[in-house]
Amino acid sequence: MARHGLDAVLTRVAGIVGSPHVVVDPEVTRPYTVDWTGRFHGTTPAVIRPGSVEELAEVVRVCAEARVAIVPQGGNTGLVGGGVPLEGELVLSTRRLTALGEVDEIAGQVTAGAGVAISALQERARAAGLEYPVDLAARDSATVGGTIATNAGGLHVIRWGGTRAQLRGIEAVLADGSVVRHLGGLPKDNTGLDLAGLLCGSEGTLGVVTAARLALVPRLPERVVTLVGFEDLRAAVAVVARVRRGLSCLNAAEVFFADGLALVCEVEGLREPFGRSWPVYVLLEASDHDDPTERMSSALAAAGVTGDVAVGTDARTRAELWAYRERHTSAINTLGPPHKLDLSLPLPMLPDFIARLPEVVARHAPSARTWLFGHIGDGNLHVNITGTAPDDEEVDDIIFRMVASCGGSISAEHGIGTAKKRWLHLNRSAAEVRAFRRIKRALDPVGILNPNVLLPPE
Ligand code: FAD
Ligand code: 2HG
Ligand code: ZN
Repeated sequence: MARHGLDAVLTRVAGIVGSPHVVVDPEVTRPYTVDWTGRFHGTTPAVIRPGSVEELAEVVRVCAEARVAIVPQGGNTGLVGGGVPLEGELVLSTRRLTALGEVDEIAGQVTAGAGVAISALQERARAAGLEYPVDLAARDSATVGGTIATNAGGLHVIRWGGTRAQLRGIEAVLADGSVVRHLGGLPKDNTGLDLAGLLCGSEGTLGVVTAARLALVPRLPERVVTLVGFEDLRAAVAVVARVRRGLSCLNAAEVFFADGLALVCEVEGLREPFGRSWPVYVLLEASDHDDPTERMSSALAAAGVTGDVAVGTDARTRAELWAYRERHTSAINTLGPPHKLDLSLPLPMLPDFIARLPEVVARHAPSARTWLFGHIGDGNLHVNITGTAPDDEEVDDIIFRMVASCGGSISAEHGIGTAKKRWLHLNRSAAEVRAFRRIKRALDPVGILNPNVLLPPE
């Protein structure tokens, strides 16, 4: 759009949200134009920060009329380049939508604005004796809206499912500026299409989420975290499968490896957990009304664990053990922008798949390093590759094809964004992608909502 046309749009938008909330200073807008990893960069004429759903709807209406594209953005912690303005779009930040309702203790639900940080939501739930079970290391910045738009998974999916499983209703602004609102939270409600479910995982392409009704789970006060060292991944997979069967209060089953642990310890100044290094580490967390520590150790013994075991029953020790796993993402970022391949595979295939990776990466990117960790209970492996140029996708291509040929997914929980759209066809048939396009066209005929993510160019 011509500059004067855009200026006219921004003037109208300033009239809606107030001039201080139309940010045009490039120094201030810069952080909104780069993703968390530093791999995806763009530019924007302005960041718009509406303070209410009404303002946001009005802004979208003006943009639709002028055919100006918008990228919705929450905490900007997304890992697939989906929340940054790659083609000069306006950034529509939801961070001022921070209304957080009182917890409905009878329903076990709460209504939260799109800009509420996950940690704030968790705190509100805890104060009422409940928990918001979606948890992730980005909890202090990732927002309710962003986690819904990406259908974020996180650390507790094995027990409570991902974001979609908590969603009881949604409020969102569609591409024509209309507002859909269904926040009653009835546990049973079969009155037509599930718009909340449709918007969840749509990555800002079908609507801008402004609020959500979310289910909470009981707060289970007794908690144990256990870190176990293994000689090999096959043994770790077998133990996790047995512990899952034997310990119904298991919240998390996470994996990392010796080199990732060494990097985390170096970057964070931490001591390694055991007197020796193990090739594979599995972190398990359980919580219940009664102390699950004994049950955890019986489950590990019954599963035949023989390696080192560290147990955390108090909050400090539990946090120390979690840090070894949670700090992988930030430690890896100190090496430069990584390529992030968030894969899921049928669990029995994971050991062979991982065994093949070093040779594949060495052949196609000799200078690259590969870092592996993830949510082993979900078969969700985070493959991070450092030492390759941001736009060199040769290794990504090989690995995504390997994953697809094993019946796995190229995106377990981070979404498609811009990073993976050219490989969408590996997991989705032509008919499915056609259906996606039809839905997109029906809800956003002009194509103003995050037009450069999820769907590859036709
Ligand atoms: P953003 O990054 O701002 O946006 C993400 C996408 O959602 C973009 O496409 C954007 O356009 C869209 N969007 C944002 N807000 C809205 C809205 N209100 N309406 C419509 N569309 C919107 N992810 C996991 O799944 N599991 C993890 O364990 C996990 N751990 C992480 C740990 C770290 C240290 C970091 C940095 C990231 C992690 N992530 C994880 C990725 C990230 O936190 C999630 O994808 C999260 O859901 C993004 O939320 P956000 O508010 O930052 O969204
Ligand atoms: C995690 O599980 C996140 O820690 C981030 O999903 C994964 O950094 C990554 O690749
Ligand atoms: Zn993850």
